[in-house]
Amino acid sequence: MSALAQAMALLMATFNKYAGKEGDKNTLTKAELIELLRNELPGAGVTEVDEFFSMLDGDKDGVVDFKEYVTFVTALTVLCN
Ligand SMILES: [Ca+2]
Repeated sequence: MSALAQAMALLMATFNKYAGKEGDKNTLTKAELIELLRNELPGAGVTEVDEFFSMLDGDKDGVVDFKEYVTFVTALTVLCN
């Protein structure tokens, strides 16, 4: 598998790992998102969780779906590059 394909698979696996913890397995609740951040991106140092969550929740339905999550990771990747 190419590095890019691996990265895509990891992106999906990470989302599914946390989204499946409670409620709808296709969306991240605020609690799931916090856990994902703490475990997977500890260096991000997100302290304003509410603000961060509403930034990710583009359609304001109270949960972060896969598209919103990917949009965030892509934006973060662009910043890092
Ligand atoms: Ca949403």
